[in-house]
Amino acid sequence: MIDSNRLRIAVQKSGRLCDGSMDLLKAVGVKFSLRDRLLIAHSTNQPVDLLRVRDDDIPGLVMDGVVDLGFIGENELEEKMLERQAAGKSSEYKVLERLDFGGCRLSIAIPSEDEYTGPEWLEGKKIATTYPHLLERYFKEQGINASAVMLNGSVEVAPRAGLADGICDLVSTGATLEANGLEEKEVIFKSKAVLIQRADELSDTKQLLVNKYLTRMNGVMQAKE
Ligand code: PRT
Ligand code: ZN
Repeated sequence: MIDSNRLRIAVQKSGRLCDGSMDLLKAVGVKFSLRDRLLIAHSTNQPVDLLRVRDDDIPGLVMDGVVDLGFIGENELEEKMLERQAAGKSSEYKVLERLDFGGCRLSIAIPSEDEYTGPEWLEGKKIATTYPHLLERYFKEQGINASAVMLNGSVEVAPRAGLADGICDLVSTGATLEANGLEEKEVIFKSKAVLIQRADELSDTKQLLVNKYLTRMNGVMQAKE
């Protein structure tokens, strides 16, 4: 059961943001005994419930006010915000803290044998991506007519498979691009994990609790610097 007096926090169930989010909660003193398969986990020492979901669902859960807080990558947050704006859905949230994990960039990459001449090279091209709204915003800003081909996985093989001329995907070390014969040409968005809060007011009790965790979080992050 979800109790509305308890603070609800959405975290990625498994993946690159999971450890960073759980470590931070632990560091501010919120304890859980996680059982693997459960969607909801109740803290054993604080009035906090965790909703463990795919990262793609977290922005919507916060923007719809289903949860109070969420840990999410700015890339996914911004993409979902643009998607929801286009669909006329609520897309508001507050950023409480930019965090020190989940760092990456969303970049356009093209086959290494192609000679890139600048953004105009993209004119009329097809670019495979999981982030069509961010990519289309970039095309618009640059005044380029190009198309975003939506792929939910295996984006990096799209050019070789003849599905697209290039890709727009997340990069951290660059090893995936290199292994697929691609070269990074434009960084269109820089991202880190963030802690966000629903846009409407929380009860005083919940907001005081959030503020207390934030103060502790800042202390933990400063100690790491
Ligand atoms: O199952 P679920 O939907 O929750 O997980 P997911 O597979 O969608 O996400 P996950 O766990 O892979 O990533 C979650 C978030 O981590 C992303 O939205 C980013 O905010 C952040 N992040 C940081 C990354 C990377 N670094 C990253 N390198 N997300 C993905 N990658 C992938 C990238 O897509 C590419 O396939 O790693 C590959 C490139 O890495 P390098 O090191 O080879 O450049
Ligand atoms: Zn995802």
